[in-house]
Amino acid sequence: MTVQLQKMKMLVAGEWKDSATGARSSILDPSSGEIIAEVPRASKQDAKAAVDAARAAFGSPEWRDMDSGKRGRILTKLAGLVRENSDELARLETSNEGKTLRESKGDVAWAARAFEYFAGLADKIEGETIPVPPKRLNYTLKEPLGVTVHIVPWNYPIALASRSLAPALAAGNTVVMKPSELTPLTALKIGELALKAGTPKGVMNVVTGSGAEVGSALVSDKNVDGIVFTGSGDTGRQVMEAAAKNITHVVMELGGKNPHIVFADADLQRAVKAVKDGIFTNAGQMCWAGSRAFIHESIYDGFVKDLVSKTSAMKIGPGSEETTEMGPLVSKSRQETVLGYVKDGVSEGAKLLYGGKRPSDPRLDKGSFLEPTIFADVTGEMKIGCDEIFGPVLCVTKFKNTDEVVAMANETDYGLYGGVWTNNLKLAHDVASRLEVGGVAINEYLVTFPQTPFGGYKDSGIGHENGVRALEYYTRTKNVSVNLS
Ligand code: TXE
Repeated sequence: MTVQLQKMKMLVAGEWKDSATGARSSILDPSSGEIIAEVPRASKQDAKAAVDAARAAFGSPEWRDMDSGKRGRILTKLAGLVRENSDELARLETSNEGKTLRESKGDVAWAARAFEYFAGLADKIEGETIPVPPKRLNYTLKEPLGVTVHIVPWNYPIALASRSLAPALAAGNTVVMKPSELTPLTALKIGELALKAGTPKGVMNVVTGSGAEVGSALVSDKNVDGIVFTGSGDTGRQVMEAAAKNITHVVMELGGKNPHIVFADADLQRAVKAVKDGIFTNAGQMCWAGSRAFIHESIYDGFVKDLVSKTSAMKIGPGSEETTEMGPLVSKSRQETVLGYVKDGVSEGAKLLYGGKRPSDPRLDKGSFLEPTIFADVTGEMKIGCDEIFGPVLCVTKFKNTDEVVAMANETDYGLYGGVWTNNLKLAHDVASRLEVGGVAINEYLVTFPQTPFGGYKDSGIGHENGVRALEYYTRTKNVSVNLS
């Protein structure tokens, strides 16, 4: 794919700006290692300017007094613009993150749907009247938090940005988004489209820069009222510490080590495909990747044979090529990290069934590609059995009965998502209720909608994204008591 080198600016107070220092960062295509864009490398000063702009916009009558129905119409328009620009957005996402064009198109469609969904809720954020002793009126007001900061990772740049921007704006907040330093391109485009859709200046700000400098400055700013963070547990803990100093609201999604359980009576053809796609989509760089597959012992041998055969037939290549089924990892450094995990797996005694290397095709040498990889005989004590590898590495384990598999599935600090395959309705609901995770998919894997809550138990996070209740995190409640006597 040829994406022309773009020299981009960032969006602060409705203006396109360079960083205060003039510093810039190069943005790479992970399938070729080529530079495809340059963006400002923002400093602490730029972070402050963006928060100040959002604060000023929050107080401006243009936004504060805007009819909530109009806010909804702006978001509807934004959804439409995302759809109109979906080809460009998908190409940007693929060239910057590496995923296949088919996946990027899906992510862009998902983003449009998120804006549309929350657009419809903008004028339905209701308070309540509360019965109290006579001669009084008591009611609640749902008010926006104020300025919300959105720290977005690199694995689903447009989808994860949209899932939190949409409810934040619908509720009347003003926002500062910091995309990952690796993947800022679609975020900047969303900023452009938000302006075009009619968000007043300063309501939407996008600053590009590193987590250590800009991210930490944003989450430590006293003028920020809410933080939405998706990323690693370690960084999440730092963000929470910074938020604690200013008593700032946080919503966090911090990854997973998700169990994907296949019982003997499942539709095995569909289950094999779902187990494969559940880990190799986006080269496994997914918080909800089904990275641990538990297969019932009575079907284990045939299932694994089929899984390895389908995996070995996968076409690895640049995401921009029609026939590609799995693109590169997002960076060379991620490639090295995942290769390190493969080494760990082998030395810990897991059985490498397939993959584990860079592909042999010399055409792919410059990109950060890795073969889809399957390990068997993995236990929860092994590093590969408990760490979030965040790459195309599946750990397969055999199980005997329901109690055993539920115990193994829950034997992790994470608790984001899980999959269950069975045609036994009772068993499916029983296992769903016993998994210590924030979401369960039965007889399907990798499924989420803007209208369904998504969030983690245990170390996988705090709060939920998506769904009507997500609006709780972007609003605060005021109680008003009126004495009428
Ligand atoms: O994450 P970071 P990284 C997991 C996954 C992956 C690991 C490391 O296991 O292997 O994290 O990835 C910003 N204050 N997930 O290093 O550092 C950073 O700029 C404020 C799971 O990329 O958490 C980026 O925008 N912000 C995950 C975002 O945080 C800071 C998605 C994520 O980066 C910051 C991504 C700071 N001090 C990685 N330091 C998921 N839940 O889906 C960094 N950032």
